[in-house]
Amino acid sequence: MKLSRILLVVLILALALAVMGCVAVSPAAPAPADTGAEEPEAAQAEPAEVEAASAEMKSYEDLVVGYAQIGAESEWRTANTASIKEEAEKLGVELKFSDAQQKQENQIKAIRSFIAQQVDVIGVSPVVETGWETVFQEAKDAGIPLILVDRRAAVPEDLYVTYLGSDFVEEGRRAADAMAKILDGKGKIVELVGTVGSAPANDRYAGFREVLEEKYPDMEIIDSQSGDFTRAKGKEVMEAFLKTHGDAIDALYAHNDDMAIGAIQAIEEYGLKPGEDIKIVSIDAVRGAFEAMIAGKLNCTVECNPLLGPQFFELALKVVNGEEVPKWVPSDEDVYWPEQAEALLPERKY
Ligand code: GYE
Repeated sequence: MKLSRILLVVLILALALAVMGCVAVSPAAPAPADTGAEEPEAAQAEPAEVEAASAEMKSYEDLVVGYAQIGAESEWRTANTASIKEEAEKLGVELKFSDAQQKQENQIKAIRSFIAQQVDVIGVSPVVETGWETVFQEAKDAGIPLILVDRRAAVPEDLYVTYLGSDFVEEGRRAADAMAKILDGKGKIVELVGTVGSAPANDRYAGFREVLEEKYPDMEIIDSQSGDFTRAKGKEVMEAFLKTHGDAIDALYAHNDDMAIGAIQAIEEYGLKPGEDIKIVSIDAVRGAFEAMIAGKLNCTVECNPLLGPQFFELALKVVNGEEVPKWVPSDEDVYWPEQAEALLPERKY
């Protein structure tokens, strides 16, 4: 018994030593010539590859971005520009910013200059939908990814990496439903259209009509003209509407708040009460619209979010680093009524 126990202990110790020996010896032992040649190489290649890849991965501080903005036609646009500039500053992105003063030819020139400067990414908010294929193709040929921001362009999908912006058709539909609520489904409406040929004007026009046709046969659009998304033009066109139709107008649908604010002035000068004699629904939900609602001169505003800077640069970085991005990144939006205006105005960022 004793002997066998001693033998057992010896055997266990011997085994343990053998195992420890193996473990201790194996890393230092020269690898057999055939298999060893591959193994250490494979083991070392991995961290080296990772290092090389992360060295190529850009960060915000490495990014040079060209941004072809439309202009400064509205409160919305001012907030949009501020959001892009502030975010670039915050992230340390080098931003080359161009203001096209609402002219497509200026935007095309800006894009060409960004291509010549070999920026990493181009952001563009196309003033109108058509006429972009040539210059977008030039960016593609130069290997510079292009992101559509705020407005879409009517081009084949391979000419841009993604579109970041709103569903303008849905905004038009929401405006129609809001108008029906205010008018009880019945009345004569005049319409201030945005910039002719722009995506928001085309879509807000279509979305509004879609809902009228489907649900509200007693709501009629009696006149419709462009006010180019500006206050001055909105006022001018509203004056013309009043001259032609006078008291027959029950309501105004304006494609943005600025045109509605211009129209409010025209209505007051004509001697009618905006918000009462002529009900008004517009789109954007900028601070000026909240103030007009508090004053009882605007009946509803449908939100269109201009604070696209953070999402834009996030997408730009992903794109230059070869990450997949969706073809459309929609922004979150709401509808606001006068009852909420006072409480919400202090929180509004635009
Ligand atoms: O509604 C209007 C601006 O493209 C969504 O452009 C934007 C529109 C916005 O001038 O106020």
